[in-house]
Formats: sequence, structure tokens, C-alpha cells
Amino acid sequence: MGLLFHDLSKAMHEVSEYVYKRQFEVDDQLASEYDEYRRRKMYEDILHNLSFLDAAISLEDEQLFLSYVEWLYTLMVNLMPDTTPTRIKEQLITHYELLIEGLDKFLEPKTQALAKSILTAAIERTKVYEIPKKVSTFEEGKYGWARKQYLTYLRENDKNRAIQFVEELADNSFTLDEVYVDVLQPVMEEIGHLWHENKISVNQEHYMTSVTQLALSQFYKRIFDTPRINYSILVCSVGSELHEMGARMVSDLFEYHGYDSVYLGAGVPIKALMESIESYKPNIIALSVTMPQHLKTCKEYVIKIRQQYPEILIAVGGRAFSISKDIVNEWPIDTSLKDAKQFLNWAEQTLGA
Ligand code: B12
Repeated sequence: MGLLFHDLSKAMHEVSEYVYKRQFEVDDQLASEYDEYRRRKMYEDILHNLSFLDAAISLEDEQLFLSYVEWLYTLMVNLMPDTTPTRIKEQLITHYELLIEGLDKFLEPKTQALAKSILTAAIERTKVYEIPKKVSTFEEGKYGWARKQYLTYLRENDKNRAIQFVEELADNSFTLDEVYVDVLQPVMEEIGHLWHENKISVNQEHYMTSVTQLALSQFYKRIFDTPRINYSILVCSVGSELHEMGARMVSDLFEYHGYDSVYLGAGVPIKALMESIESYKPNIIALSVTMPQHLKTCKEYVIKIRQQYPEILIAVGGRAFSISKDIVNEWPIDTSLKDAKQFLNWAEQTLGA
């Protein structure tokens, strides 16, 4: 972040306080609708909204904010069943109008017009947006039964059977690549939908995540036992990103296919990353981003790595890259791919491994 504000944290809080206060001034109904909990959430949400707006402005990508606008509206409709969708739209539209008003006082002149145009588009999108009927392929196809059964164990809080089930899948039904990418990844995505739809709580989502991490760790012996192919990969999530299971799946599957993997996890500062590259000299660097707010940091990492190590292959991936197709157009990367299986194929072809 940073393009938007001179002094980010101070300005973010000033804008949030301004918008928060104005929202109650201009909307008489709000005080009776929002209890203490909702008010606190609303303040946090304003900060969150600003961070998405900042990402869209920094990368000059309106779609980043517009897809967030749809996601936020859906979340609010699901979380506030006592409030009509029309009323939620009203609140959000007022909110975007107040952001335009508030940001006018804080923005650097060159970003003012862009912020206004993105927020105006957000208002238009909110006016017309209807939550689509969910068409899910989760339980369909070759892997549907396995996804459904694993999710059922998770929803029953039965971690022992869940973990055993995943192990049996890899023993009897699917390759390890398939277990990771075609069963566990879609289940994690489904868990995200269920949270977004307010059908499971945050603590259930955390529990399901930690059981899946346990399920992954039981494969370590299998993963590190395969013949080596003399290529290496360094994998991490970027900046203050907390999502790291995707990066870990990438690292595990490369290790399983004979690459030496160095997995740095989440929250890796650029200085530490550069030191690791210097000491391991990997053939491939894989950078993972889930939340779009970290895309700008990812681009900075890519540029720095490319300058210092022109010979190392750089790949980027993760959920954030699926939101807007053009994000990586100008980035000096070697590839951006959708999942770990495609990434392995690409590496095999590119390195002749
Ligand atoms: C688990 C989870 C968490 C966990 C993460 C734990 C961990 N150790 O990783 C925790 C609890 C920390 C978390 C926190 C939050 N989360 Co969360 N989370 C998820 C969830 C349910 C699953 C993520 C996951 O593990 N997916 C499975 C992995 C395997 O998939 P993947 O990451 O896409 O990786 C694959 C590919 O993308 C690719 N890939 C990945 N990296 C790379 C790199 C390269 C180079 C390549 C080529 C490929 C590649 O290969 C992988 C394997 O095939 C998602 C739902 C979803 N749709 O993803 C929400 C989700 C991402 N979270 C979401 C949100 C909102 C949050 C929070 C803001 C919630 C909050 N209110 O606090 C925070 C933000 C945290 C932060 N500051 O970053 C939203 C984001 C929505 C948005 N608007 O962008 C989602 C989409 C949920 C939802 N449906 O609304 N979350």
C-alpha cells in the first residue's frame, strides 16, 4: 500500500473516522440499526475497504475493487438477515459517496480522479448487482464424492476420520497431486464460501483449516522420499499475507516430484527473501498472493528479484491473480498459473526436468 496516502496508517484512520462519523450524520436510521458490535465491525470494514481501494488505485485496476464490492455486499446480506438487501445497498452507496467526500481531503492530487472514478463505478455496480444463484460443481465429477465426504467429516468435527480419509485417498484412489489440487483445494474454497454465506463460523473455518494442515503433514515422509531431479524451487507468500496453504501445496508437490524445495511460509519481508535466494540459488521462485492488497508488494518483489537474478525463473500465483486477468501483463515474470498441477507441468517443460 502507499500510493494513496502520504502517511498511510495515520491517514487511513483519519479517513475512517471521518467516514464513520459522517455515515451516522447523513443516515438517521443507522444509529438504531447498529449495535456496539456492528459499529466496531463497521469501523474495521472501512479500513478494509480503503485497503482494497488502495490496491486498485496502485495497480490501476478498477476490477479489483469492483469484485470486492460484490463480495462485500454478499457478505453483508448474509450476515444481516434482519436488514433488507435494498437497505444494505443504500448503506453501501452512502458509504462509497462518503469515501469520495472524505478522500478528497487526504488524497495526493494525482490519485484523486482515479479514486473518484473507481468509487463512482462501485456505486453503479452496487445499484445493479444481484447475488447470483450458486451453481456449484463441488460434488460433481471424478472427485465430487471425496470432496463431499471429507467436508462432512470436517463439519462433524471428526478430525481423526478426516485425516485417515485423506491418507486413504492417496493410498487407494488418487495421486497425491490430485488429493491436493482436486480434493483438498476445492474443499478449502468451499469452506470459504460457507463462511461467506454465514453457514459456518470463523472458529469452524479455523478448525477445518488446521485439520487440513494436519492432513497435509502426514504426507511428509512420502514427499521427501522420492528420487531427486537436481532442480530447486523457493516458495513463499508475499508481504503480510497470512494465507499460506496454497504456497505450501506448491512447495510440497514440487518436493514430491523430486525438486529440492525451500518453503519460507507467510509474511516474508523482501530483505529476508533476497538473503534466501542468495544462499539457495533456486531454479524457480514461486510467489503466492491470496489477498489483492498484497499484489503491489508482489510486483515490487518481482522487479527486485528480476533485477538482481535475471537467470532465475519467477512464477506468481494464488487466488488474487484470478480476480483480474490483466494484473500481470507488464510484470517481468516467467509465468502465472492457476494451480500446482499446471505449475508442475510448466516447470517440467521449461526446465526439461
Ligand atoms: C484458510 C483461509 C484463511 C486462513 C489461512 C490459513 C493459512 N495457514 O493459510 C486465515 C484464517 C488466516 C484467513 C484469514 C483471512 N481470510 Co481467508 N480464507 C481461507 C480460505 C477458506 C482457504 C484458503 C486456502 O487454503 N485455499 C486452498 C489453497 C490450496 O488454494 P490457493 O491458495 O488458491 O492455492 C492454489 C493455487 O492458487 C495455486 N497457487 C498458490 N500460490 C501459488 C504460487 C504460484 C507461483 C503458482 C504458479 C500457483 C500458486 O496453487 C495452489 C494449489 O493448487 C479462503 C477461501 C478460498 N477461496 O481460497 C479464504 C479467503 C481467501 N479469505 C478471505 C478473507 C476475507 C480473510 C480475512 C480478511 C478474514 C477476516 N475477516 O479476518 C483474513 C485476512 C488475512 C490476511 N491478512 O491475509 C476471503 C477473501 C475475499 C476477498 N474479498 O478477497 C476468502 C476468499 C473467503 C471467502 N470466500 O470470502 N483465511
